[in-house]
Amino acid sequence: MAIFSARLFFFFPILFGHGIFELEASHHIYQTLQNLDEFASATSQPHRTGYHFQPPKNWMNDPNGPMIYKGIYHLFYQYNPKGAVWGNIVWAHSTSRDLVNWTPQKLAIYPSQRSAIDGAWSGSATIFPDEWVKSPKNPVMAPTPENQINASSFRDPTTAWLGADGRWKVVIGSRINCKGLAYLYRSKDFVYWIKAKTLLHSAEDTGMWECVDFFPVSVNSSVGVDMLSILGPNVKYVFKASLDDTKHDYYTVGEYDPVKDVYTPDEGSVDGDSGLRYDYGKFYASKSFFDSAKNRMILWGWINESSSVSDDIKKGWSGIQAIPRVIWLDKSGKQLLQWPIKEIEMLRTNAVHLPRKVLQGGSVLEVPRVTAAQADVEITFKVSHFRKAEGLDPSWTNPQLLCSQKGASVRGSLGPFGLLVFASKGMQEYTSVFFRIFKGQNKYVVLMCSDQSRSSLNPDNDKTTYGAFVDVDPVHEHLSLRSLIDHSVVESFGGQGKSCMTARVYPILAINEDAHLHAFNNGSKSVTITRLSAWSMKKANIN
Ligand code: DQQ
Repeated sequence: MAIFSARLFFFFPILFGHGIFELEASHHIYQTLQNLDEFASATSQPHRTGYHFQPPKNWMNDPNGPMIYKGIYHLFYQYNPKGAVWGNIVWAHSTSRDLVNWTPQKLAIYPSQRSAIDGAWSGSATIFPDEWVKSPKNPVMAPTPENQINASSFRDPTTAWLGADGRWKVVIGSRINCKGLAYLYRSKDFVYWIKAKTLLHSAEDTGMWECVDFFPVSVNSSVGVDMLSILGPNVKYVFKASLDDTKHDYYTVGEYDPVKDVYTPDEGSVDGDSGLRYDYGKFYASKSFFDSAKNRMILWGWINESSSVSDDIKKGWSGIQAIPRVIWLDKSGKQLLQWPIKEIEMLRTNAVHLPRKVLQGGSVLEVPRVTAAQADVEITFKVSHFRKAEGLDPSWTNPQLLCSQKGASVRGSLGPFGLLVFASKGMQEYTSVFFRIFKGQNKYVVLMCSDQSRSSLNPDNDKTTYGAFVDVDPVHEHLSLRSLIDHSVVESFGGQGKSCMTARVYPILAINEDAHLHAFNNGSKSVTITRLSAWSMKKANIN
């Protein structure tokens, strides 16, 4: 483990179908394209993003050390300066005044000493006053025979916080066999660190914990809480671990004992696969920071590609960052809500607002006058006719599996209804994000799905379907969906940010001005669109 600074400290580990509307895909079109090279040159990088952060070329993975310092936002990220696949990892660096437009800076951290020979891997930043230099005292923490930590199981330190006992605390992800662990380290001077005898947290059968994140949330407001001013009756804690085994980010909500330095999830808040995820699609190695300028907690997350490695090499880049999300505790106290930062709305242009409309079963409504490959859309549905809702079999506990069995083309009663994004003119390609409503034991259950199975005529992409249950009561609440659409990414927020789902897709036909956006209802019962607003999104200055 290494620190950087005199005063501003960085840490990083040293080692180390079927068509919904019965249209068959035209494979002919794909076959006539000799190869993707020809396609790429003909259309000049149709899958690069217009407003999602990415470097001009090469590989990017985890966001590292995000912060605001003297009014400037900083984002560091895991980067390979030499190619579009993982390797040669350094911390690249960009800055911004608005979290939307970014200016590249020189590489921030790279292997400059023997102990860091294998790269500058993920970690966090803690702000002290003054300078910004790498400390010669590195490495300050390391896996050793004495502490019996395996070198491959010592990962990604958190931002430090200062305890009332005057000691700095940092958490490191690890595992012993299948048990995920969060080691706590303490220091009085930020140079000499001692591993605590007690773990901050651990959980059986979760495997390696990467990129752990630990922060307070207010129980009665959406305002963020600074880790350094944490205690009080109105604060709970969030603990997030990125599980290496599943490549998803899971979190629990609970209590932190600042004397014992132990975190305990609330009853019913469980680590791992039966618990909550930040995102039910692609979103990994996330990292939060407290934005002191706007008193909010902001979450960054890496969205990797669903394309093949050879396609990544051909296009010359891999990996984007999700639009930063504000996160706060839901009034239930049981889960977080996530919403794209307000600043992203500065890119909205040419608003299209459609009037309230009943969407009959089996119908499609095109959203006109929008640049559908680079757009922001918000849609709200009101559902009636609950008597006819399909029953939820008690064994249907896995929402992703349920979504893959009941994709957009499988007609139901209440649903599927939602959005068709990146749709080609003849519907040979589309990605569908939608809801289905089931009758559960004593309540109606809302399922949200992102179905990529028809997203591209290119057969080489991972087209896994994603799914999650959304904790809303459709009888008394409207069902909302917002999707940020950006050439090869669809970031969707269901139930006002209760369930989020991000997909990477690579249409061949539905690109640029040939992409279309529709609302659809493939259930037998009608639903009412109470609101549909869409905006074309301007391009951001991304590096
Ligand atoms: N990526 C980094 C590790 C981290 C993993 C390596 C998560 O530090 O654990 O580049 O994507």
